[in-house]
Amino acid sequence: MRLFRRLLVPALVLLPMLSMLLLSCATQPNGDAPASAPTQAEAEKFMADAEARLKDLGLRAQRAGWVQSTFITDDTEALNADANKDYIAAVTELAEKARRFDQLQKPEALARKFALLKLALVLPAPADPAERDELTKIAASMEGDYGKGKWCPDGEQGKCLTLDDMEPILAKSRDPEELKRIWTGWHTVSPPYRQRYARFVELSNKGAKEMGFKDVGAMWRSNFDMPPDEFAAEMERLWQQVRPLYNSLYIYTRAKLNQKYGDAVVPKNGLIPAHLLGNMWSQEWENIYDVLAPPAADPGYDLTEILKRRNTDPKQLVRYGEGFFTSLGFEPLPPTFWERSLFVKPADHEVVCHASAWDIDAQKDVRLKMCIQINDVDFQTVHHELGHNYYQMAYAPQPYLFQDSANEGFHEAIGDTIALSVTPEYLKQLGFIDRVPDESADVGLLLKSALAKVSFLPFGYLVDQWRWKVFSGEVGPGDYNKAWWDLRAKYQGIAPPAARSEQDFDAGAKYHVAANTPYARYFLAAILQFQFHRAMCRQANFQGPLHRCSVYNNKEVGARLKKMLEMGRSRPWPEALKELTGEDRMDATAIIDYYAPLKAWLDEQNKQLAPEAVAAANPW
Ligand code: X8Z
Ligand code: ZN
Repeated sequence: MRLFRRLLVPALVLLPMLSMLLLSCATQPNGDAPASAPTQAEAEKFMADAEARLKDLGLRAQRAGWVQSTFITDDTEALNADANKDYIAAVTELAEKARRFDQLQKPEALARKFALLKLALVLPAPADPAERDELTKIAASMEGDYGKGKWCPDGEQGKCLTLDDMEPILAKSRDPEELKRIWTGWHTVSPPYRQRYARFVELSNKGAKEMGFKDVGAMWRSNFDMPPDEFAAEMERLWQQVRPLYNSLYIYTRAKLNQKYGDAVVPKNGLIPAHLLGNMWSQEWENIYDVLAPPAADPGYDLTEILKRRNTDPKQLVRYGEGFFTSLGFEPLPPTFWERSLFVKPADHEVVCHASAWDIDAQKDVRLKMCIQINDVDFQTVHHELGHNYYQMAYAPQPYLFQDSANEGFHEAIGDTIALSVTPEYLKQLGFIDRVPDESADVGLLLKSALAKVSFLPFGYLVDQWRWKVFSGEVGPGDYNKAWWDLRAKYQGIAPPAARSEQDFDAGAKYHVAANTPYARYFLAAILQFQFHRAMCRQANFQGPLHRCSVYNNKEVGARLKKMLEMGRSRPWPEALKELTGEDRMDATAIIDYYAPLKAWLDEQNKQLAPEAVAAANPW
């Protein structure tokens, strides 16, 4: 977890822009280099010093961040804000000083480091110390407030519910009134920091501008080895590739919810109310599988039940994830991982429960922070997080500025790729089930999986659509909530369960908005993981449908994966992608292939269940 930091971007993208800015002072009128023209040796030295300094400040900031997240108090919040401030100040100063070397011809790797240095922040701050101080304090306070967030039904203190109390209710209850109360309850947590968020946008934009970017959103979009506008177009291209698959799942889901709850709660042809999808943000719908399950395609087992029956504890759950990675030839997690991680929500102090994986020293001190609950969703999440930790350990030998994933989506995709190999066959090898269900269960298995992965796609896309508009000023503070729900309707086809106004701050009730973590990465990961999985299954010579393929125990596949992870951010991401898949474009055909049998089945059902929606250009 490096909230304060982000790396990468192609030298190609930035250098022309910077050279334009600097042309007048960097070259003599006659074209000769100025007397003080820097040498390559100076550039190497500058970069070596910069990396050493950032490594040291990064370690301090990681420690402070860890302590705040696992022990939220006013003091830890202040310490974290301070450490981030120092890191941001150093990057800002170094990026400014690095301009001196803009005109120098540099070897490729060195040029890449100079380019990455300018993108090393997720949170750019103004050079003015008072403003930088204010911004880092706001950032720490919003994450802290989210982490401490509680809702007290009927205002009764002593009966207050945390997000961790509310999520299981939202997952399991089928009472629309209770669901609405819980949904509305959690969304009372964010309005107190709505104004702070507006100030946060103002200050971080000022920082981004000072570093030469249009705004923070443009800075985030510049981080993909291509110009920012091209990246936005890539996102849209991928979304258009998967939209028909989402629509098929959506139409089926709405029809089934309509059958269950009736027209008064779920309209046959309008937007689905957000509180009925089993998840606080309606972002993944696997918790309502029971409402949607096809009658004759029961997989015959329930992973949550199995884990509970076996009295699995949180540590054991993590051991299962580790076991998959070691089966591929990766090292066991280091002892410090087990000593320093947080697996269980402490009873006596506040923590940020949202799961995250940390690389404290960018070497071996990796950690998991997660309030683990024993169920199938957290089984997946553990694999997700360990994917981060194994990536971090794989690129640790790289120089500091290359210690990151090929692009942000890669970091999010690795653990999920591994979890796609958690097939019935694998569960049988673990001794969880006695026999692998036959093909008749495939629709059930695929539906359950699609409810986690396909349902997520529009949400993964829209969170940063919202933030890009907010950072660019297209959406001002007076329209935060309206813009949020416009996007939720446009992409997800959902509506708020109760009347909303600009007193609310519903985007802020999502962790990544409160904690300023970019979100496009999750959309990319949702697509990349299937591309990775398809390539790994091909390499394993697997014959059969992709959803039955597990690469468990396959050392050759593991070695190839490791090679990509070890590259870190040293090369533009298409090269890393090619290393593992032989392809150099992000491509949604793999997720489409994976769910093709399900889509055919859904389309058949939908003809009966919702013929009007099937015929319409837009299902809602
Ligand atoms: O935040 C996460 C991970 C940590 S990087 C648990 N995810 C996104 C979310 O929860 O919104 C994983 C999938 C999407
Ligand atoms: Zn993640």
